[in-house]
Amino acid sequence: MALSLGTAQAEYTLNLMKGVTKVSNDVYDLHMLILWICVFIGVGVFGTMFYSIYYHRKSKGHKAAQFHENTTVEIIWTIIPTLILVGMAIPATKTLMELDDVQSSDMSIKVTGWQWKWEYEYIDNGVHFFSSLDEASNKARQMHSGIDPRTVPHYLLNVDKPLVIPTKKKIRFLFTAADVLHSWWVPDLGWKKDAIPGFINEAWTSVDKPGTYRGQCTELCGKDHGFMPIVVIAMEQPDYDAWVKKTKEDAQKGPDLADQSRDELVSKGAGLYAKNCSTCHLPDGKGVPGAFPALTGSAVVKGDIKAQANLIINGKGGMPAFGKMLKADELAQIVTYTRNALGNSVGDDIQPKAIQELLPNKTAPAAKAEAKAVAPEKVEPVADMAKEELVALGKTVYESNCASCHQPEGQGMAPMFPALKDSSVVKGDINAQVNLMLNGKAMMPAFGHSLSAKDFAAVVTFTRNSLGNSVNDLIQPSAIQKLQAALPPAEDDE
Ligand code: HEC
Ligand code: HEC
Ligand SMILES: [Cu+2]
Repeated sequence: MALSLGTAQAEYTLNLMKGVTKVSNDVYDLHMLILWICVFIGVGVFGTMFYSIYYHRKSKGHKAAQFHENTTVEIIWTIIPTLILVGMAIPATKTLMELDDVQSSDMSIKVTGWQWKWEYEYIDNGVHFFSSLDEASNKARQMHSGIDPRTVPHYLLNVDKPLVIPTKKKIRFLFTAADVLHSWWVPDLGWKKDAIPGFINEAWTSVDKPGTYRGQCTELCGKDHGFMPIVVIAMEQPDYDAWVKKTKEDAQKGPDLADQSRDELVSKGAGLYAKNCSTCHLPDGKGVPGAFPALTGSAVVKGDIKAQANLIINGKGGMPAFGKMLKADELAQIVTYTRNALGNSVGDDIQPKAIQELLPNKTAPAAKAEAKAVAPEKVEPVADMAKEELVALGKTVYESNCASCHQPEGQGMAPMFPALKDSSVVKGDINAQVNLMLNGKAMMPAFGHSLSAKDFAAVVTFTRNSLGNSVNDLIQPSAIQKLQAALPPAEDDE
């Protein structure tokens, strides 16, 4: 067997790793404790058995004792295992409780699993990015790439943008997934957590030593499950602060909206396609029959360019929405690339400016409202209501639609769900609050289509005059009705 497997091979060890956090060390200690108890029992039981079988064998003239129902023996063999089990349960429970105790954390990071990358959102400071397999590994892993994986540093264990955390801080993680089950596992942290669509799982860590810690997705999540590693870099607070500042500055650099020549778009699109699209549609655009359509000769790619751009921005079925992941210039490059490469030669292009127009939050809701207001739908008018009436009705609407997140008393659940009590939104402009509730925002659902105009007006009025707020204004159902009529139609997949 070739033992010189080289740099690409991770270090193999016999035992669990101790990891770099207190919890991971406690998990290790617990594991060792239980292991030694098992070894002790195993040696004791099998030792006694083999000793008896050998030294008290029949050929030596020994005779088996024949007795039934010995109360003393039965009590002993009930009590001793019970004590052993209790003795093991106590340290195990302690460690489990420690693992689960996400309270009084210093910061929270939301982790979303995607096929096949990780999305990280720093809830406290707004840093947000996607982390996927690094380019060197990705190139080497392609069939017939001709690259020897052993020459790639941290082959399949490296990413383009690692998760950066400060040392000596208690960090709470919230896990969820956008498509299928994933699982986030960094052995050095001592635990792994499932990322499940529609659920939020919690975990926490606190790393003392700066360093780079690597892990992988450990839930079989589709064809590229093996290609979504995790890299966590722990930094001293000042370094971390500098990283946050730089990351934020980079993120604020908007897209480059300058026009580009078609050749420029295509050549830049090639790299972006390889990174973002080739896992599903394959590097040559031939796709995977039955799962991922071919882009070569695709009717969509050969069809209306705006329709294609919209599909890539908003996603469809198993096709992820890239509007949130890529900037307008990158999207323009990818779209133009698919139409003029991969065996296609449509001979057109789309400019970053045109893409910018198509991006969801770039078209202001007001503009949409205007467009629709030209031909308002005929709706039955609703009668005005007194403030007290609205507040009373609003209370029941609130209890069944909002309390699960914002809590019955409006105190919210930090840091995920803001308090409505003393909220600057609730105390601020009533139209801004209505807009937020009509259209939703991040994890706040859009209620524009799900509440009647009357219920909607009532719950808005309720939040402003109850839950400890006393703004002393109201909005009438008729006003909401006008706004609802101007909303874009509900999406079916919501
Ligand atoms: C996770 C896998 C995945 C990734 C990554 C992906 N797609 Fe798709 N794509 C799909 C699936 C699945 C469909 C079929 C959607 C449907 O019609 O239900 C699709 C459909 C398409 C279509 C329409 C093709 C047709 O003929 O119907 C285009 C164009 C397209 N993708 C382009 C892209 C581009 C460009 C990228 C990279 C920015 C990309 N896709 C990344 C899975 C993926
Ligand atoms: C699924 C959980 C959830 C439900 C249900 C929900 N909200 Fe929210 N809400 C949120 C989140 C999360 C935010 C913060 C959005 C952001 O700013 O990113 C929020 C923000 C708000 C805000 C702005 C508060 C501020 O200070 O930023 C108001 C007002 C509000 N919600 C009212 C309501 C009302 C009224 C209802 C019921 C009709 C409701 N919400 C139902 C999750 C929810
Ligand atoms: Cu996964």
